[in-house]
Amino acid sequence: MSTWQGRNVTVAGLGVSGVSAARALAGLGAAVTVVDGGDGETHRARAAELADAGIAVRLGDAETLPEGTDLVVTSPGWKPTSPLFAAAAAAGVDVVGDVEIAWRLRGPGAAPWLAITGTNGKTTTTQMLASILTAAGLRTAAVGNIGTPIVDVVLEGDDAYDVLAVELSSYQLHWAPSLRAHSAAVLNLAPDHLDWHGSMEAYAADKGRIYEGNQVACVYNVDATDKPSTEDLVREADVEEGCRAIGFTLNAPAPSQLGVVDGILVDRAFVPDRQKQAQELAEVADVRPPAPHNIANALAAAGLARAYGVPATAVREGLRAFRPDAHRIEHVADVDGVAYIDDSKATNTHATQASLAAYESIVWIAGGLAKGATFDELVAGAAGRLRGVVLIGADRALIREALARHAPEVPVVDLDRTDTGAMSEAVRQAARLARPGDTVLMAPACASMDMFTNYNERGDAFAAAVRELGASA
Ligand code: UMA
Repeated sequence: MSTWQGRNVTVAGLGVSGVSAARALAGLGAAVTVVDGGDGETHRARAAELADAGIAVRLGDAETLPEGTDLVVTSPGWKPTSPLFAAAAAAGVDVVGDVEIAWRLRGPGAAPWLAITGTNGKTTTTQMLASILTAAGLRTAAVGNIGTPIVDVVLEGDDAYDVLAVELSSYQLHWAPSLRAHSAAVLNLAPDHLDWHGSMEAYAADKGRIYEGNQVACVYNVDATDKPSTEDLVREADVEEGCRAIGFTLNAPAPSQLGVVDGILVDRAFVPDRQKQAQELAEVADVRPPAPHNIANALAAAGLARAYGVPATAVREGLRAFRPDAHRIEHVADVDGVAYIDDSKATNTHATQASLAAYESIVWIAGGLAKGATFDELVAGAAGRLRGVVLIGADRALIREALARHAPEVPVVDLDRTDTGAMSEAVRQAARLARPGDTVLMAPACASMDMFTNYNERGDAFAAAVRELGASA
């Protein structure tokens, strides 16, 4: 009999992870009730589907704990301060996340997890890792925060995969106390989701959980030295005996690191004699796009793959086969000798800083919803490379003021319109400012919802405007 038989489980959230956890646990014999604060059309349609599978759903109340609950399984987005969890604590009921459930559902022979977190780059790195593992002939899947609920994949059975590439958000890590990865990487740490975690310390501590109990390697970012650094998180983790700290750097690697020498990605960690030997893995040009932060992503993915025993040739093949997602530093077109790059996915300053660092002479399209961010550091760091700036969106004044303080010489076009044609106008203005050899970079450092449904739509609008420009050139 399954250990879930007869248990009374409340699943918090009727989103991607909630539906997956509810179906899985009901399938194992638990009595499941899903609760969700929403009660719109989508929620009601989903509720009807679950009802067919014998799962109770309560919509429009995210606060009261259903009678008789003996475990709460939460979706990642629910804040730890949610009233439902206070009610659970008062009733002595545990709260865990769907990733914790996935971990508990694995059998003894299940595929090990190579886990990835970080403020930026986690999805790309997870995809790169999956591509490398596939090139090595391993059966793998990219799962977790990337969009495929990990419970679904675990339920396919212990034999379905050799190894999993698992993207984990800080939320998921918060709710997954017994997770123990084969090896894990924290790519970088910058303030994000502080409203959820309460403080930078709490955010970093949740990210650091990914290293707990690692068996082979804790992969950290040598070049990210802000405190706490990813190396600090490794130091604080309790790992299996023999587990190594493996650094990645854009500079020449020391022993036990992966890094870059003369345009070559090299490994000085997983070689027979790391004092004397370095193994060539790939060329910088094999990484798409070959921007510095993305080379760091590739090195982290390579570190995890090498920790799992993947040969160097598969690292090269996997990186070559990898295609980045749309709207992530995507090259749209060249018009009149100017490259147009869509980085609509850069919805915060940390992501934008990475893409601004990748080009020499830039006309920058920025602005949108700032979500409480400040722009001084970002603008000061890029001032020397800005040919001009075109500002769009609700909070553009914040960026304009930072430009006035740190880059007063740089011409700024302030577009006071939010209609559907605004992006076309932004691209035309950027084209006017650009010189041959420049890059027009749409990396807004802001969310898109003031003008668009989401960052995809913003990126599509940019690409359409660039095509329009190309047609009239
Ligand atoms: N809800 C409430 N009360 C709350 C919060 C949410 O009722 O206080 C309900 C909402 O009405 C909704 C459901 O809960 O119906 C949503 O749950 P959720 O926000 O946890 O989202 P899921 O659909 O389960 O998706 C989650 C991840 N979402 C978040 O972490 C916010 C997805 O990551 C992930 O792909 C998916 O699980 C599968 O693992 C998305 C994300 O934005 C892409 N992640 C953040 C990021 O990458 O920065 C962390």
